[in-house]
Amino acid sequence: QWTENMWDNRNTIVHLFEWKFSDIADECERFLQEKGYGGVQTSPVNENAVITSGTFRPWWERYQPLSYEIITRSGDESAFSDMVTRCNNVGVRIYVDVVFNHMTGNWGTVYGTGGNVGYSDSKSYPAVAYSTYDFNGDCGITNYNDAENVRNCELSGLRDLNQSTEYVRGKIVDFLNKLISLGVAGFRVDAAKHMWPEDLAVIYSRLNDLNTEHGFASGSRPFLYQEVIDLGGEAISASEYVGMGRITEFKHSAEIGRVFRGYDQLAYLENWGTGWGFVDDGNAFVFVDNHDNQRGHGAGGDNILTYKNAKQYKMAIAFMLAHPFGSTRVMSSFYFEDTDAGPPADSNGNIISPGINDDETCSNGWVCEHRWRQIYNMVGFKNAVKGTGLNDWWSNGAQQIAFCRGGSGFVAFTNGGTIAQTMQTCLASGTYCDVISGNLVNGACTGKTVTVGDNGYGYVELSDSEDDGVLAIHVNAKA
Ligand code: AAO
Repeated sequence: QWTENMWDNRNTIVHLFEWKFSDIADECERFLQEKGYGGVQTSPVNENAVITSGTFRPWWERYQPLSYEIITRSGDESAFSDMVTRCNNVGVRIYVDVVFNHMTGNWGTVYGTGGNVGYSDSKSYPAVAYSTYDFNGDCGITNYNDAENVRNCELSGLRDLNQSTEYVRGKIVDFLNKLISLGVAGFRVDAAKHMWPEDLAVIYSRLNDLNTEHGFASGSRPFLYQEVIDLGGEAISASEYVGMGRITEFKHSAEIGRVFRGYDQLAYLENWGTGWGFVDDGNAFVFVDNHDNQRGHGAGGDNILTYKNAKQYKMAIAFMLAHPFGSTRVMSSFYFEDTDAGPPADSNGNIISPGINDDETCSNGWVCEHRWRQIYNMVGFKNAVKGTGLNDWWSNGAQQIAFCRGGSGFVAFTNGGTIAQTMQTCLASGTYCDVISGNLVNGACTGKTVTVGDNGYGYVELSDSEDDGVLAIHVNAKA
């Protein structure tokens, strides 16, 4: 439940936020496999309440479940199943964001993306079927210092399921096992903090092993990363959940943003990990931003870096992927100004597919951070350095750092001033492409190069006025 179940030569989950299943399947085949991505996190896949806010459907309607039928704006069950099969065939795993803490908000009679109806005022969802007996009380969450309140009351007015009952557990387990039978590799457990650990333990224990027909080793357990926001100072702590799977380490997101915004020294990153108060490596699921905190929801506040701060954002992601700590996820967004706005859609509310430009970036309103060279090449870096530790840490005591990953990769960062010196890269002699400023194409580098001598030393030049304050070289990009 801590293992990603990825192919050996792959790493990192990309959250293709609000993408249609057919587009995800195409992306697995045309891009993700080639760049070494290990998996995709989908938006919630089960039927949600259709919510219209002015001229658009907010992204957050997908966090208001109406049934466990697989049918949303991303596609129906057959599109989902086709996507999982196509992605698994090319070694890209699918992780579903599962929402089972609650059902819809209290909006009276609500209609779902599959045409089902729910009666939220009387807590009746016939398509499951749930009725008022399956829910906790009407109270709202008002006090994060009170675990009872956080777990037995409604998060943002969302009808709060009672997972201590056999009936509710059964419905949730059936839904998750259905996804497992269709070939998924694991789950992001939404709002895990708002459910009792003992109830989750029972639910998880009833999950089937992964489907061997999709290439999983027999006995493989679903990868679980539980959304538990623990920045400290509240009644509920991440430690209550780490015995069951990984947890989303929001301290990582908040701190990496703070550091790369320049509010702290890069030199202090030397003990990144538990030294910064994070849960340990094997329990941490890490990211720079997520779909909530990139738009001011959830936790992390103003320090969170997003595509809107492109240079510092790319540096933070490069650091996350260069560093061995945690299971990593990168965000792939659509452009937004209004924090409620949903994905690019036509006037009927149908999601518009991303267009793909000649330079591999996206159009039609999609940011596609995962297609930025500096990001996908660091996924390649992480594959190249697999199995190595972090060694030969160097810093100037302030805003410049560098380190090796075994003898397989080397990175340098500056968030202030110019690095221009001979450094230990730990690589065998030869000429290496900097995979941040360019690519290795037909045996030649399109960007900067570093020439390494017999002693592993090479001359590194990196200025904070360059497009990106990072330089990265590795064994798989040797000219
Ligand atoms: C929507 C509307 C609501 C309406 C509701 C019902 O916006 O106005 O009442 O429908 O009709 C998403 C959206 C919600 C949306 C919901 C349903 O974000 O706006 O509500 O869909 O459509 C808490 C939870 C965490 C949750 C996060 C957003 O703990 O689980 O809030 N994230 C997940 C999903 C998210 C989704 C849901 C859950 C619901 O990722 O997309 O909601 O399925 C503290 C607590 C955190 C808490 C935050 C925010 O954080 O620790 O646990 O997160 O508050 O309430 C500092 C502190 C930090 C603190 C933070 C904010 O950073 O250090 O601890 O400040 O105060």
